[in-house]
Amino acid sequence: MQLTQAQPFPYNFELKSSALVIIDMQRDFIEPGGFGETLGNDVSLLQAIVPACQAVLEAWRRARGLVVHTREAHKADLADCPPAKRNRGNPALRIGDRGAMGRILIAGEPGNQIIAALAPLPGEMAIDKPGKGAFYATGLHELLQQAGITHLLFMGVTTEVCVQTSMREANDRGYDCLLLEDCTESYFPAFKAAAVAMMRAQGAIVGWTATSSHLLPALA
Ligand code: C5J
Repeated sequence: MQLTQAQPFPYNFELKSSALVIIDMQRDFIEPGGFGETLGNDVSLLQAIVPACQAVLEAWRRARGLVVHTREAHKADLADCPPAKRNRGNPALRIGDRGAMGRILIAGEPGNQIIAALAPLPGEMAIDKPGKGAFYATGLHELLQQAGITHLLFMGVTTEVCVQTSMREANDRGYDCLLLEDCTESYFPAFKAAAVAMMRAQGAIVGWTATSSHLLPALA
């Protein structure tokens, strides 16, 4: 398949060696009362991309492509949450504290689940990650290698934090990465714009960008 309108130039991929990676579409980031809001962010900005993400996920599933979901999640005893992360900033609630949707950013808590509209199906990879990047301390690279994956198409939140970190990690591990622009969002629109621009700059130095309207016809 070729996405001819991808930037900065066409993106070629084969479905059998590609995965759709959906970064951290969790209640903790997207709904009131979670981690995102405790940091002072307007979470409604992120809700706007859900329909586009849903359309891509459904089309990808229909095409029988590999799906990877990630969750930013820590163990209940916080053994995998360095104090440097927990104490950063001046949030109303810190990671591990009890909020409106259970303990903030703790695996298994209601707020840590992926939103219902994008919930993983049985058999899809769902990776808990303690860092911003999807490859740090997760074993994801090994799982993708075993599945023969060489190309990763990214969606999710937030663009300049966990999505960009994961895409950079993937790029350094040799994957050809593409970011779906209308399927990613930031609490700061200017940061999203800058992240998208810098990833595809210098001849796709981190990867390609395209929109769901480019991808969906290719999957039909
Ligand atoms: C943040 C993320 N922003 N998933 N996490 O802390 O981007």
